[in-house]
Amino acid sequence: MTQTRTILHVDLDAFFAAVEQRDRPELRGKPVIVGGGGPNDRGVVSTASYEARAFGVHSAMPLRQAGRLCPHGIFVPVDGAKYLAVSRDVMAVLRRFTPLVEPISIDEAFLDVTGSRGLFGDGEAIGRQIKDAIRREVELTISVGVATTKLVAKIASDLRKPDGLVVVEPGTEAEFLAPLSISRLWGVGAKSAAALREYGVRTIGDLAALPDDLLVRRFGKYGAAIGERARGRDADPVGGRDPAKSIGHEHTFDVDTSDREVIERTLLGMSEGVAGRLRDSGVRASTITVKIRDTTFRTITRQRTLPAPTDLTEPIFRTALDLARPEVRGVRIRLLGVTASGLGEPDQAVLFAAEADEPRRRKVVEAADEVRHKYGERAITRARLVGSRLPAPFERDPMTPVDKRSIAVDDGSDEATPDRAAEGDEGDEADEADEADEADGPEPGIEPMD
Ligand code: DCP
Ligand code: MG
Repeated sequence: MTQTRTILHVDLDAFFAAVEQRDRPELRGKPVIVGGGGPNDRGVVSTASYEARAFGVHSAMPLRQAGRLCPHGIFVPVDGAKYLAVSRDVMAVLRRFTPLVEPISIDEAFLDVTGSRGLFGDGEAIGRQIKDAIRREVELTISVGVATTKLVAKIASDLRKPDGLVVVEPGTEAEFLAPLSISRLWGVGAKSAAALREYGVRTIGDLAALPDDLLVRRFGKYGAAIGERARGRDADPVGGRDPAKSIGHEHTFDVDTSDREVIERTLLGMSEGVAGRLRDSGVRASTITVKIRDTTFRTITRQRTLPAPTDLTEPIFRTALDLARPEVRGVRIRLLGVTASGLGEPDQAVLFAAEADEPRRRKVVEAADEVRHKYGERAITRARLVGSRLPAPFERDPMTPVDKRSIAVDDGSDEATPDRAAEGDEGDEADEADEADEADGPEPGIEPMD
C-alpha cells in the first residue's frame, strides 16, 4: 500500500491589500481597495481588504461600483513588483518545509509534506508552523487546507478565510465535500453546473452519488473525472503538472547553411542556453532532442536518453552533436533546435555526491550563470562564439521581455511538412529566432568537434 499523502494548500489572505496594510500602518483596519486609479477609474478591483469586503466589494468588480458601495474606501494603485517580491519571500518560507512546493498563482501554492512529517509533525502541525513563520517573517496571514489530495486541500483552505486552518482527515474526504456546492469543484464551470442541474445535482455529494456509467454516457471522459473528484479521489501529484516539461532553444538561420562549423557552434550555443535554463529551474534533464529542418522544410527530430540526468552544457552539446552529425552531412539546414526533457529535481544525495566530484566544474558553471543573469543570455554565448557571424540562439523563455525577442521568421508552412517527425516535437511551439546581429569581427578558430 502506498503511504497516505499529506498535502497542504496555502493561500494568502486579501493578498495585495494585506501587503499595503502591512507597509502602511495607517491603512490597517480600514477598507482598502487595490486597483487602478481610484473610484473614478474605468478599471476593476484587484482585491479588497476584508474590511472593504464587508461592503460587498470584491475582485474584478468595476472600481466605480466599488466606490459607490464603499464610499469611505481607500483606493490604492497596484504595485505588482512589490507583490511579486513578497510572493517570493512566502514561497521561500514554504520551501523550508518541503522541496515539493508547487506555486499555482502569485499567492497560493500546494505542498506535499508527506516526507516532512517525521521532521515537523503531522499536516496540522506543519500548517500551524507555516502560518506562524509567515506571520512572523513576512507579516502576513495565510489560510491553509490540509488533506490527502490537492483538490480537497484547496477547497479546505478557502473555507475559513481569513487566517484559517482546515484539516480534512484521511478517509473523510467524500463526507467533507458532500454538502458543498459543485461550483467549488475544479473543472465544473457554469455550463457543466447547468447540465448537472438537469440531473438534480447541486452539491458535490449529489454528484458523487450519480452512477459512473451515467456520467460517462452524458459527459464522456470528463464525466468520469468529475465523478472521481466528487468522491474525493484525485491522484494529481504536487508539482506534477506545472513545471515545464521541456526546455528548448531553436534557431532559424537567416541563410540556410551546410557549413559544419556554423552548425556545430549553433548547437553549442543552444546547448549552453538550455543548460543554463535547467540550472535556473533547479532541474536536470535525462533526454536530449535535436530538431533539424532542411532547406526543403523536411523536419526530423532525433532523441537520446543520457546515462545520467544533467544540467551542464558539455553532455548536452556532445549528445546533440552526436545526434545531429549524421543528419546534417551535405544538407542545407534551415533550422536547428536543442531540447532537454525528462526533467526532474536532482536527488539530494546524488547532487551532493556529484558536486563533491566536480566542485571546480560547478564553480565555473555558477560563475557563468552569474554573468548570464547580470548581462543576459547573450553574454556567455558571445564570449564563446566571440566575433563569429553566428547569431546567439533564441532563448525560448516566456519570461524574456518581448522587446528582447523577435518572433517567427518562419512562415508556418513548416507545419504542413509531411516528413515532420512527431517524436519529441512540441506541436505548439512557434519557431522563433534571434536577430542575426552578431555579425561583428572575424571568424575565430574553433576546436574540432571530432
Ligand atoms: N487578483 C487580481 N484580480 C482578480 C483576482 C485576484 O488582481 N480578479 C490579485 C489580487 C489578489 C491576488 O491576486 O490579492 C490573489 O488572489 P486571491 O483570489 O487569492 O484573492 P486575495 O488573496 O486577495 O483574497 P483571499 O483572502 O480571498 O485569498
Ligand atoms: Mg489569496
